Parts: sequence; structure tokens; C-alpha cells
Amino acid sequence: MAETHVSNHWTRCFIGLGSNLEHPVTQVSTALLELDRLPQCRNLTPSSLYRSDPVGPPGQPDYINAVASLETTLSPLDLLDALQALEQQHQRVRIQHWGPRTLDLDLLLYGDQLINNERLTVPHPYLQERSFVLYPLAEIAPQLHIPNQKSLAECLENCQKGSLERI
Ligand code: A4P
Ligand code: MG
Repeated sequence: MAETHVSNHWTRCFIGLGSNLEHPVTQVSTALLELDRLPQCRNLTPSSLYRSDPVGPPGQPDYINAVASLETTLSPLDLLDALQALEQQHQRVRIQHWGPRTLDLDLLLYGDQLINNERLTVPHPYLQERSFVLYPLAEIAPQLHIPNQKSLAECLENCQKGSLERI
């Protein structure tokens, strides 16, 4: 029988959650519970929920966002598969880039790793310019080191809070 390699190394990851369709507060709250139950994942730490104006195509509803950290033994691509399966469970339909969605799960950081392949760019490319990511991140990990980028504190200084409000 072929030997299956199961890593026992735990890596701390950060995941961004966003929704602006079909009861966004419920979508994000439910997704946090589902992340907490993912196999090979432990120690979920969620931020508060935040509301903000949409970035991207105008005329779409406000967004609810949150960030969560967790530790995982899943590889980055296996974790992405798990996140995309959860998006599918929330009946996400991809119609328009940056358009409205029931649930968007972005892998913001995977330990200190820099990843750039056709399915995954980590750190997430817009991390440092999005208040709806930076403020919840600062809430759960104020000392966070973002590989290859400025410190979280510096990113926050350069990023307008805009319409973002904690709910
Ligand atoms: N992909 C590459 N890197 C990653 C990563 N680090 N995490 C690939 C997750 N996925 C990653 O994603 C398209 C492909 O990106 C995936 O198949 C994956 O292989 P998608 O979620 O289907 O497409 P998208 O969401 O339309 O595009 P994108 O670039 O992910 O959009 P964003 O950056 O997620 O932005 N305004 C507010 N206020 N709040 C929001 O949450 N979100 C968006 C979407 C726009 N405006 C918003 C918000
Ligand atoms: Mg996305």
C-alpha cells in the first residue's frame, strides 16, 4: 500500500471573509463556524465583523468582512481547495470579477511563505491596501509580520479607514 504523507507541522494562516448577498452577516458567521470545523485545522481566532462600502463595480450592496487566523497541517493548495469547497457550499456563483458574492474566502497569509503559482498568490495581492482586511487583522494580530511587505502598522498608516465600521 502506498504511504500517504501527512504533515504534522502546524502553520498559522490568515483567511479573509467577505459577503454582500443573501444575509451577509449570517454568511460570514456561518463560514467562521465552518472554518473552525475544517479537518487538520485548529485554534481558530476570529475578528469582529465589519461593514464597508463595496470596492469594485458600483451599485452592489455593502459588504460584511472579517478575518480569522487558524493553524493547519494542510498544504496551501489543500487549504485553498477547502476554502473553495466552503464557497461552493454557500452557493457562490462567479459572474463578475469583484462583483457581488454570497461568500468570498481569501487566503491572506500562510505562515511566512511567499507563494506565486497559477492558483495562488500569497500574501494576497490587495492585502496592504484594503481597510476591510487590515483593520480586522490588526484586531487579532497587531504584531503581525507580513512577508515581503511593510509592517501591519505601516500598512494601516497608509490606508484610509473610509466607510469601514465594526459591527
Ligand atoms: N487566488 C489566487 N490567490 C488567492 C488567494 N490568496 N486566496 C485565485 C484565494 N484565491 C486566490 O478568485 C479567483 C481566483 O483567485 C481563484 O480561483 C484562486 O485560484 P475568486 O474569489 O473566484 O475571484 P474574485 O473574488 O472575483 O477575485 P479576487 O481577485 O479574489 O477578488 P477579491 O480580491 O477577493 O475582491 N469590497 C468590500 N468592501 N469588501 C470585500 O470583501 N471583495 C471584493 C473581491 C471586491 N470588493 C470588496 C470585497
Ligand atoms: Mg476571492
